[in-house]
Amino acid sequence: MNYPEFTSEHKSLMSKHLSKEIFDKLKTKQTSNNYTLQMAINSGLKNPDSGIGIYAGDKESYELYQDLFDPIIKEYHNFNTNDKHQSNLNVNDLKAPLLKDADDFIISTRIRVGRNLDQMPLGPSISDKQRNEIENIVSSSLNKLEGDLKGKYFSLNNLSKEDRDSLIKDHFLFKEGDRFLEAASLNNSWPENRGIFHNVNKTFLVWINEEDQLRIISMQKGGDIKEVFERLINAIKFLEKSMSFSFSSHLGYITSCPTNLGTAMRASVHIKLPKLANDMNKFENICDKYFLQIRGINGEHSESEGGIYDISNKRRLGVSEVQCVQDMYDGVKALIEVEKSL
Ligand code: ADP
Ligand code: CIR
Repeated sequence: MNYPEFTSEHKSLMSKHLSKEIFDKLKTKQTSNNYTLQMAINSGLKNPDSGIGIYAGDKESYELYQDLFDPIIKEYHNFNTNDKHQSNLNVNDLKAPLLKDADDFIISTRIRVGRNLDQMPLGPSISDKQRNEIENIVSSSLNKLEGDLKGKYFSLNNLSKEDRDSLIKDHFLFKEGDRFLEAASLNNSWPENRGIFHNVNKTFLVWINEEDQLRIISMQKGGDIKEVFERLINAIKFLEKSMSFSFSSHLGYITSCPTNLGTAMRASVHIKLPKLANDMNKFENICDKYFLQIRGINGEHSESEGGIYDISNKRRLGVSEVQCVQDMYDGVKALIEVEKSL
């Protein structure tokens, strides 16, 4: 492969940081799972409008292609090569009393983390057989849950089109992977060995073999952020008894997209802010101050509807899980106060 011809259309951090010198140094390497630089950058090359444009095929990718990943990780997370990541899943460290009037504004709260199995390559370089093994390991562990978290695993193949569509519309299930995931090989053999576990009330869900091997999700109506966090932690602790997740003291939980490294956590609310929506400048300034990201109502790359936004923590690496949720709580509190004053 020759050095790619980047044009002004290429917006990604990958295209910004992949110099000819780094390319020449890395172009003939491959990880023990045969993951090459070309595979890692394919999504950004095929999709010039990518924001990041690179995916890891395994934990080793982050080391072998460090000359490219590190400046991307530094720019996205403000995190340096020698920094350490620390996890904190102690719910008692979170200061999140129920917000006054929360339920007038917050429609629902959702916290998810991404996880990948320690002994497996990541999604972009996994084989069909390994994807099948992961589905078996994770679903059989989840099927042993009791109490509030008890539920059932549904493989996509066993769900009718109507059931799939209604789970997507109600924000419980992932959509079929987009062109970014397609070019990263994350849609290979779709929809085989993908699926969703959920408890009866759909307050605890696990996606299997989407962008990451597990997306562990706690969600419910209203704004009790602490309750949602606590349920998530209980579920993570249960799963950790029967499987070990890929983790490094430098990068935290290892995920296929470098934006999710660290806590791999996105803590969000769907919140009604019609007045602030009329002053996007003010809205964005508050979000920047509290390290928040604004998404549309149907997740990444979607639009707002009726003044309802998806507001979540932006920081994930170099800050603990408790801090991610705290960022979201503090920022949402500030947004509600401003909305009330308008
Ligand atoms: P992820 O959060 O896993 O990175 P997305 O941004 O695509 O991925 O969101 C996945 C789904 O979760 C979407 O349907 C989105 O609308 C839904 N979602 C996100 N936050 C909330 C929330 N607070 N309440 C209800 N649904 C939510
Ligand atoms: C991009 O580079 O724009 C896409 N690969 C998406 C990056 C955002 N991260 C993500 O969805 N995990």
